[in-house]
Amino acid sequence: ELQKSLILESSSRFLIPQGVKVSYGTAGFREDASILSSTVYRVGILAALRSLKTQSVIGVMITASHNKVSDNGVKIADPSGGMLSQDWEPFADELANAPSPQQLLQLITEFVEKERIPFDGVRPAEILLGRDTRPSGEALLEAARQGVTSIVGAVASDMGILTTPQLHWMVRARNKGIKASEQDYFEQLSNSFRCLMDLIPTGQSKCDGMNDKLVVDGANGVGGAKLQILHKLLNVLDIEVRNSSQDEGVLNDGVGADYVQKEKVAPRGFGSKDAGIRCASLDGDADRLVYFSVPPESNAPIDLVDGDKILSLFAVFIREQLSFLNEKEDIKNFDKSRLGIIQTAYANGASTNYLKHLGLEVNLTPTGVKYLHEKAADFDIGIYFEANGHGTILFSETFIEWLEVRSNKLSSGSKEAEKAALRLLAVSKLINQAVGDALSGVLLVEVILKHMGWSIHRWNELYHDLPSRQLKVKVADRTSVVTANAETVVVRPPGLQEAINAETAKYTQGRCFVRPSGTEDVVRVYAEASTQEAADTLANCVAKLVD
Ligand code: NG1
Repeated sequence: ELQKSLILESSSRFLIPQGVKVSYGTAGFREDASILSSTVYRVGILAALRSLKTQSVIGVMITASHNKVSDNGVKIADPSGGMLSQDWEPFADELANAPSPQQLLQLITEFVEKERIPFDGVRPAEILLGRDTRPSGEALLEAARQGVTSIVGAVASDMGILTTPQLHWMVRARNKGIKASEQDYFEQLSNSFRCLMDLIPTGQSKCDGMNDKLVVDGANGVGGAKLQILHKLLNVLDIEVRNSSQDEGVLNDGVGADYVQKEKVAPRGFGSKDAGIRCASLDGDADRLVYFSVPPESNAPIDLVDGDKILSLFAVFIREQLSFLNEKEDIKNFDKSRLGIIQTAYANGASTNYLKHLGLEVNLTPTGVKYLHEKAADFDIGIYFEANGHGTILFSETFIEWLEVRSNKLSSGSKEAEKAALRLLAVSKLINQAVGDALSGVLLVEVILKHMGWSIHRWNELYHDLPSRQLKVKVADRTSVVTANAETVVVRPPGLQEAINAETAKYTQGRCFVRPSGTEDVVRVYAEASTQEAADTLANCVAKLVD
């Protein structure tokens, strides 16, 4: 049963600051770190209740990802390792904003009753806590721990400084009953990577200009140090990590995947001396990854290889393996239609066309990883990525079982089919199926490039991005813009979509959409056209229509 005095007593140590209202968005709660301790404490309570309700291990991650170092945030990992179920988000908001300890207790009591959260004769709540390298993290983690333990019997385990994807991986692994320490994570990644390396066709020749060295920008966050551990364990890749800790510079300041992708410039510590070398950038908590190469001339823009192109590389490789498997008659029930590609409207139109030309099924969802992830789970293999570099690959349980049979030497398949099945099984272990993970992403990109014999330039040539422009428009009320069809069509205010259509029709290869941001108080405008100038003009004209 709820021990009310315990909740009243501990919550009185975490009073909410005057006038602060927080909301659980696509990235959990995210604010200036100085106002977050009551929020994080209450998320601890929520996580304990979620654990009791689901009778599973739940995760709490303290991070503000690519935001500036003075911000922090908190999000919950559900039993699958994915994001908190959407139907609990309103309760997260109510809890976080309850004005007093008494009102907090009242809300908890009502919710426990409504959700029929069990207390007696059940497995006690168990929560894994993790944080990134932000200086505010340690105190906030303690607030989360006190929240968890204000529910009687609940146990909080401090897993220390981790990348966001590592914590999600651990939660998923624990609930699957497999070993779930950080060491287990590194071992699973390195073993499956080695397995893929061993399966590279013999005699794979290097493409011209292929450079074996990879230089990674760690955003001065948690990812750089973790990549170095992985690198030592692997002992085969030539990786240099720069911007790997707070000793080298400020977290996310002129560094990191978000900066590189949005500004299309090289991060601090990279310059024309790196021309021709394959480079990659992680974000502050290592759940996003982009690649790039630096031009020899100091003022020229970088060649950005974004999430859409990482997705395309993965799709090409997986499609190749499926075609080896599909050569045999007996697998008609697993043909290529079971491979699904999931993007948002922000995916460059050239990537969507390229994937469709390969004969792949491309699905669009609204912006936000939770929507992409959910859709990807509809397929035997679902690959999703946002252009900003967040994405992963999901494999269904039945498909994994089928692959296990096919990878067996005694099966009736060919040698090639057997190898293809082994490769796909290794990918399913290398990739983090809980959330997008820059570390497993780097390893998968690296081994696929070796498998194909491709340089970063050959990879970047898969298709040419259409010029695009993104703008933000500050409006009085962003909720006045309502969209449909995966945010590609405006349904309110009336007439706006017709006006956008009329403007877009003036441009060759024109595409344009507007939507209210889920994380900032703005309406975003995205435009694409055959030239940069045209994309800019289209975006500007449509921004005026929204204003
Ligand atoms: P909003 O603010 O809803 O556009 C942004 C990113 C998303 C995602 C979320 C969450 C763009 C255009 N949008 O969402 O892709 O990363 O933040 O964290 O990049």
